[in-house]
Amino acid sequence: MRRMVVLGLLFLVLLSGGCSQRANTYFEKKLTFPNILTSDQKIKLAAYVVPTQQQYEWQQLELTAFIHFGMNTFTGQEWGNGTEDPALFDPTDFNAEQWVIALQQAGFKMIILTAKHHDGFCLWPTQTTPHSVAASPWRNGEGDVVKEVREACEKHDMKFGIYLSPWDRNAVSYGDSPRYNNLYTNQLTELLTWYGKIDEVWFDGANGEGSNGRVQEYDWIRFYNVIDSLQPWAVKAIMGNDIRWVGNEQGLGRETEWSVTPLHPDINESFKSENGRLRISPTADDLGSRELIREAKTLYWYPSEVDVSIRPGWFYHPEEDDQVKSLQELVDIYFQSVGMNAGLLLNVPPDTRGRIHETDAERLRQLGDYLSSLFRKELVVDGDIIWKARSGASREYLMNEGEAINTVMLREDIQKGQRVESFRVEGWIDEAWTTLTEGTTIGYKRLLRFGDVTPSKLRVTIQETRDIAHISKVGAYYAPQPKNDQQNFRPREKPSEK
Ligand code: FUL
Repeated sequence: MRRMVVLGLLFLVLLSGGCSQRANTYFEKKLTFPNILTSDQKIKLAAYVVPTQQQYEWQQLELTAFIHFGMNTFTGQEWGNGTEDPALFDPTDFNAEQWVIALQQAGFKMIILTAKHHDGFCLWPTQTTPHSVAASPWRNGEGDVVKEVREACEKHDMKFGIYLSPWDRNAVSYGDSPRYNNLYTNQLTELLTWYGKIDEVWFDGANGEGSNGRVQEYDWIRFYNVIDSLQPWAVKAIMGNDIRWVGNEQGLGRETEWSVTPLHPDINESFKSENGRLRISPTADDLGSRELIREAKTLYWYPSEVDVSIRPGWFYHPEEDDQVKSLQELVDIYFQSVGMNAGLLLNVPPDTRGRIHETDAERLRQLGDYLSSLFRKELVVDGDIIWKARSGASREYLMNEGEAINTVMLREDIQKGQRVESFRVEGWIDEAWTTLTEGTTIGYKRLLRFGDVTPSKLRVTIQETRDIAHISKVGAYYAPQPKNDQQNFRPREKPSEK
């Protein structure tokens, strides 16, 4: 009976159009509610919104590296004004493979390169402007950073994405909206046709005035269409409609992070009016509560990405060599992003040689070692068996005898939707159940830390769920305190000859 009600509802929704259907019961990426639904029916249907295959694959990557490299690397700036002389771009020992190897060893699965930042200098020999590597002395003007990074990624089986800043302080057409949109479309087209597979396009939202004093109006929908036609497997992030910005650049995810949200992802007219009506933006605390869903007309699968730099700036500055984030900070960022149902986009900016600096490379190695040893030893017995849990359901798991734990991992099978609204984890210690941790959303992955305990059993309770939750993983681990590395790593000096 229950199932029939759901199917009946789904049928009504399908009749209303505005959603794409998969396997009869799920709504990929978007669900538009017919206006006859009650609040409870809307909450129930929210449980059936699922990612597209591209979004699902993106979520599984967990770790993506941002590479801010370009004119600013050589001028010491964060935002160039576009008048920089291309002759300044001259890496002395450019080595994209060194980036890929350092990042891959740390567990990163994709690299996103700033093919053009706000200063407009293009890292590939574009035909759209002379302001590019072709006008630089690097490789006698024959170089192509995008190509070399793409090839290094290809060689090491690393995914590759691009950042192409819409804000361009060099382009004379900027501010003359149709003309600049043509130029931007041509740049996108070059990048999406000259370099093989592109896995992500990352759109920054920065917007300025052109020399004519007018604010540039970007044609986002046209940009989306270019990507969808040339690289249909690429995900579009931030000002794009597949991946959402978490809302800060400090590496902080939300305690309650819903991938199913009424936040409108397409930058068009209804983006302004719907998000305005619901009073939400990517920085809002609440993007998916029951209260919001009751008010919503449409829901989207629009998961969160946490972007943060390993250094204070996005670009490399030698004076920040001693401010590379510590292992402890990076581990905390990992728990606050990947461990809070988001992807992590960690920026690691190469230096003026065109290499990842020794300090950053060492910190990446430490992070990779830490994470792989943390998750190598699974201390829950049979935590990988799918558990279909209703609200209030509990399940006990045996632990490896006598092993201390201080971390648990919970996961939902998001291909069946994100559903859990609150949960509790207890440990059987000294003949009694003790609460170890509790939380709200789970989603793709939730990691929680607590003090060291040695329970013989764990009990997980799904207190509230929007429909039957598909718990695909219950894990427990022992996370050692990252060793104090505040003393930044420096390359070993040659022993002095005596
Ligand atoms: C921002 C830019 O203005 C920064 O320079 C950086 O690229 C960051 C990732 O996005 O909006």
